[in-house]
Amino acid sequence: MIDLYAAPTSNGLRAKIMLDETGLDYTLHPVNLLEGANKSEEYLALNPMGLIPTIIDPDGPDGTPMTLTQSMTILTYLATKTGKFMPDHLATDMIFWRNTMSIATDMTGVLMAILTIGRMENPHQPTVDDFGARFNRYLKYWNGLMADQKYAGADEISIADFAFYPVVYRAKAVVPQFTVECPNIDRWYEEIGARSGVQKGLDFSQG
Ligand SMILES: N[C@@H](CCC(=O)N[C@@H](CS)C(=O)NCC(=O)O)C(=O)O
Repeated sequence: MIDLYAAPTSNGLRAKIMLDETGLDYTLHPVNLLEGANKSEEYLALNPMGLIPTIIDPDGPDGTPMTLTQSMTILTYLATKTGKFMPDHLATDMIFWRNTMSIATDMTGVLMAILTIGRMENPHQPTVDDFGARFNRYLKYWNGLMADQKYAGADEISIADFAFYPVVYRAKAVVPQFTVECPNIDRWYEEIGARSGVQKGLDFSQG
């Protein structure tokens, strides 16, 4: 049984959604970031960067246990383990990886900056607006792509959709003003959000 250490942030939700979508058995260990549980000695032994998510798979490659951090690595690992959500033609498609890595690096990083600054006592509004405009620009890039394709990785659902969904989910919940004018994203968001695995993934009382 896999152990998942996570909080309901975009990176944490990404890993939980993937576990729920693949149907693997796992135990959820919520990590309370506000209380600094990610900086405890016990947690740092799993993830020295003090970041969530982390998984421990007792049945890793070659049957040996595997502790894994970095949400995109976790998604790729689980896709490889189960043979789900990363068809061969996408695994070798550099356009797919370029776009998927932009979600994980550009979009998630910018959203984290917006949310972190927004939580400060006196947030510097021009900085928030600058990052917000960047976020909206990235989202509009995706909106353009989604005009011609059903899913983030073209015509098949893949890890890219599960990487992307929590970013849009968190942005819509906290800074909806930076998600406007993206009707193709809204159409995709509705479809992905209706999946039972995604709904379970978002629910931190289950897992
Ligand atoms: N690149 C990492 C980023 C992980 C990350 O930044 N996680 C955040 C939550 S979304 C975290 O643990 N923050 C706690 C902190 O910075 O103290 C990944 O994809 O897993």
